[in-house]
Order: sequence, then C-alpha cells, then structure tokens
Amino acid sequence: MAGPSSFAARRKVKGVQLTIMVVGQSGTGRTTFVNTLCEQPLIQHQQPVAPEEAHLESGIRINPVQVELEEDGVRVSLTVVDTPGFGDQIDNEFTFNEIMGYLERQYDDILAEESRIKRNPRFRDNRVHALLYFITPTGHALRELDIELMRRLAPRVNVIPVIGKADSLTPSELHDFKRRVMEDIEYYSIPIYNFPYDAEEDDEDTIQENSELRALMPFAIVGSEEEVEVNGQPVRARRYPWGIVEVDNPQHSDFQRLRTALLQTHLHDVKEITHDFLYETFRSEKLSRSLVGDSMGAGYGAGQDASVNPEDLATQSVRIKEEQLKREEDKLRELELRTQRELAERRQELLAKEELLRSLEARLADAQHSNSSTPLPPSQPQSPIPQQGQPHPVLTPHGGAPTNGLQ
Ligand SMILES: Nc1nc2c(ncn2[C@@H]2O[C@H](COP(=O)(O)OP(=O)(O)O)[C@@H](O)[C@H]2O)c(=O)[nH]1
Ligand SMILES: [Mg+2]
Repeated sequence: MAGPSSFAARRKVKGVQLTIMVVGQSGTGRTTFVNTLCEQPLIQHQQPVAPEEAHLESGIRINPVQVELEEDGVRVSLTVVDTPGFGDQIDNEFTFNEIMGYLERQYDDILAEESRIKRNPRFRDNRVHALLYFITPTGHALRELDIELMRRLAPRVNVIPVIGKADSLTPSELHDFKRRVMEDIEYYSIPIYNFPYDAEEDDEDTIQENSELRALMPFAIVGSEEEVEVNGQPVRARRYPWGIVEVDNPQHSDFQRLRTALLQTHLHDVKEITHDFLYETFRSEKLSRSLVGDSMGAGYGAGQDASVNPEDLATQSVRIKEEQLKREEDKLRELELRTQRELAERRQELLAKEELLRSLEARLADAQHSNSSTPLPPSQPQSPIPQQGQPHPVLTPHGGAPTNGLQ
C-alpha cells in the first residue's frame, strides 16, 4: 500500500547528486584516482600514442561519466568529468578555454532553465561542484601553468589541489612540497576551496574537522586498481619490491580523508558554495554584461568571448534601438493618415445625407404648397432623388470650402 512511509523511501532512493571534475597533466594518475574512488573501472586508461602521431595535438576531450554509489546509507549519483590530454599541448590556452567553456555552459543552462516560464521536469543540473587539480609530484613548487590555471578556474568552481602519485615522494619531501604549494597558493591569492569555517559561528567539531582537512592540503593521492593481501586481508595497494603502499592507510596517503570529505562530510558544502556563491557571481556578471554599454564584466574570467568589444556592442545596440523607434514612428504616422482619411469619408457621407434630407424637405414643402393652391395631375410621379443630368449640390463641410478629406 502506498503511504507516507513508501513515499519517504522513494525520496531516499533518489539520493544526492554530485559532479566532480579531474584536471591535470597526463600521467599524474587521474584515471587511476577516479577508478579507485568509484571502486570500479569507470574510465578507460588512455591508449599510448604511436610515435608517428606524437607530434599531433589531439586537443582535450571532456567526458562526463556517471556512477551510482552508496555512501553511509545515502545514494550518491556521482558524475565524474575527466579532461584527458590536459597540459599535453604546447598552447594551453585552448585547453583552458575548453575547461572554462564547459564550466560556464553548465551555468548558462541553469540560467536559461531558471528563466523559462514552464520548467523542464527532465532538466539535469550538471554544474561541477568540485575540481580536483592534480599537481605533478615534482618536489619543487607549483609550476607557472598550475598557478595560472588554478587562479583562472577558481572563480568558477571549487578548486581542490591534490598531489598525484604522492608515493613518489618521501614523507619529508612530501611535507616540504605541500608547504611550498600552499605558500604559492597564498602568495598568488588563489581562491581554492579551503574547507571554510567560521571560528565564532560553527561548532567545535566542524572547526576541528575543517582545520584538520585544511592542514592536509594539497591532498597526497595514491591510487590503485589492484588488491594486495596485507595481514591476510585484501587491500587496495601498490606493491613495490621494497614494500607496499596502501591507498586507504592514512599513514601512506590522504586518499581516504579526501574521499570521505567529498562524498560524505563536505558534499553539501561544495554544492552550496557552487550555487550560492560561484553560480550567483557568474549570474550577476552575465546579467550586468548584457546591459547596454556596461563593460563591468570585461577582463573577468577567460570564458567570456574576447572577440566582442563592449564599445562595438553598445554602438550596435543603439543603432538597433534607433531603427526600432523609426519603424514604430512610421507605423504611427500611417495609422494617423488612415484615421484622418476615414473620418473625412464619413463626414462626406453624412453631409450628402444631410443635403438629400434638405432637398427632400424642400420638395415636400413645395408639394404641400402647390397642393394647397394648384394640385398636381395624379399621373406625375414625385421623385425625391435628383434626376440624372441635374447638378448635384456642392458638398461643403460645415458650409465651408470643399475638402479633399486630408486638409
Ligand atoms: N606511483 C604511482 N603511480 C600511479 C599512481 N596512480 C597511477 N599511477 C600510474 O601512473 C600511470 C598513469 O596513470 P593514469 O591514471 O593513467 O594517469 P592519467 O593520465 O592522469 O589519467 C599509470 O602507469 C598508473 O599505474 C599512484 O598513485 N602512484
Ligand atoms: Mg587518464
């Protein structure tokens, strides 16, 4: 029987939706990470490029893939957007525009959906809630490319920096590398997602949890699609001649901490920030840009069309407005003329009828007069209509000059 409880159950099954994007240079372990995160071979590994094609730039392909996960009793409908080939080109501007274009298109779709009178019940919100930026484990500091990309993408998406293949660094190298990366992020004021909390408003647990996660940044990632037996238990790990690196062991990597944050503890937070702040910023920029002559949005973000000059846009829209006004003026003038013409015609008809009435009255008076003196012979008919050949009375409105109706 369908009742409130079964309705609640159905609602629960719907679960929550989350979209993450993985960006980083080829070979930093993005695909392995996604497959480790979802515990299944969700994304295929890139086929090695044949030597004779190595010089060809393939561009990047943006591939959203969906998977249903069960996290702590909650169904998570996860969409992973992979951006293979990033950083492989000599010109990264194109790659950057592709990623930014993708992010902004999802915002545009929401904006269009919000302004529809009738909502599309099948509309799917594909906004990216978190972008994991894979830093190459160089052991030095951030590269210019990393700084530039994170700095430009962060106003549109929650950027979470991670170090790919972190097991290639020793613990002390990793510690120093993390510190230098965060110093760069701070120095260049890159607005990454840093597990925000309010020391006065939030409860102690939240403050503690968020500051711990913040201290781990950038997260050291180790991924593996293989299981290895450790103490008789199968664990996801990477086996080397000198030992085993366990994916889920917090002593070996930050993978588990990041996974829990993304899919459980901070899932709603990244979604809220995406909607309330990042999308809202995009929306107001977009709307203010569309106002005539407003160049406020110019220079912000790189997703906008750089080929449109705000001045040209303003001149063009003034010209369109002028043409519109002129067309409306012409239409009004035409209407006025037609009304005047019709009015004059009506007046002429009325005057003709008046004249006819007057001549009828005169004839009637004449007839009565001659009736009383010399009656007409009964054979002669009396016609009120002027006889052919007889001059028609001149029609003059209000007794004035003849009119052509237009004056
Ligand atoms: N050492 C190490 N190697 C990894 C890790 N994750 C992936 N790899 C290896 O790095 C290579 C590239 O990984 P892949 O996931 O395809 O990288 P992608 O190009 O960024 O998608 C493969 O040989 C993986 O086995 C990791 O955490 N540590
Ligand atoms: Mg890959």
